[in-house]
Amino acid sequence: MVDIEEKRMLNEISNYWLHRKFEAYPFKIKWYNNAVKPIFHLPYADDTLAFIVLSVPGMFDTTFVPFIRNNQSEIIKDPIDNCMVHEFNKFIEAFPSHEIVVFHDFDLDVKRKARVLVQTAGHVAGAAYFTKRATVHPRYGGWFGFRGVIILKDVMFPNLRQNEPVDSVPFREKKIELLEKFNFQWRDSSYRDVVPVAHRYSEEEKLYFDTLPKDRCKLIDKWRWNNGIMRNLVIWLWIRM
Ligand code: B12
Repeated sequence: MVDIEEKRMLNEISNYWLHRKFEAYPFKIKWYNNAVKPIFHLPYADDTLAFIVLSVPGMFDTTFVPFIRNNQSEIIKDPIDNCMVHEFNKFIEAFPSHEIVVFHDFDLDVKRKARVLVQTAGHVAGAAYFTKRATVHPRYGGWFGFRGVIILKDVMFPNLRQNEPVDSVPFREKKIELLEKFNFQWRDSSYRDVVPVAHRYSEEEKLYFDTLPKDRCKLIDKWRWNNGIMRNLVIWLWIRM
């Protein structure tokens, strides 16, 4: 049985992320390590509490746009990754009584192997269903992004109950369609719509993620430039009135 204090902590962490248009689902390190090959094991005790964090439609406007507006100096290479580092650091600061370790989806080791397999973490946590290569969220289909895993090193949670993820693509033909779209035509995003979804990315968000990572800083500069022109135009019209 999960006691009241444990429940409160789970709620506090998941609400922290919900406000910023992320979802966080708890899991035990044992569940993850039992699924992956030993080279991917996370070196923590079986009952250690961890969370998979994923961003959902709306994160772009709620969290990312303010980040690029206010933190120009922190943007070094990939603005989304920079923003996620910033957000996960803020989370660590918000829970100072815990010993927290973070693995981002883009963290690679010296052999360029992913430090954590976020799709597996998402599946064992019950967040989204993993079929071979693609994971489908029950509400957002493919319109979401795994952002990383948070490990609370000091919290052992033997009583955490495991929730099975919802398989929103239960039929074989649909699964084949999903994998074909994900593997061979992922650029057109059609794999994201293989099931009916509650929300999608906004047009700006789509454009951003459809842009090659190397060109994304240029796109942001263009938006900044356009915003600057619009602002100056409004000020000019206002002065002339
Ligand atoms: C490396 C990588 C790539 C590489 C190689 C892909 C690959 N699968 O090897 C490249 C550059 C090609 C790539 C491309 C794309 N990628 Co990519 N990629 C990754 C990355 C960083 C690591 C994946 C990896 O190394 N896997 C290693 C292999 C061995 O893992 P695996 O096949 O899952 O095997 C494990 C499981 O099977 C598990 N397992 C075994 N049995 C069982 C049983 C159960 C029940 C479970 C749950 C697990 C499990 O154990 C195995 C390991 O021992 C992840 C992010 C991350 N950190 O996880 C994103 C990720 C997989 N990519 C993603 C995406 C979206 C893409 C692209 C569409 C491009 C894009 N827009 O970013 C394309 C898709 C094209 C394609 N054909 O895959 C998303 C997938 C999202 C989703 N909805 O599923 C991820 C999760 C990134 C993210 N932040 O969301 N990617």
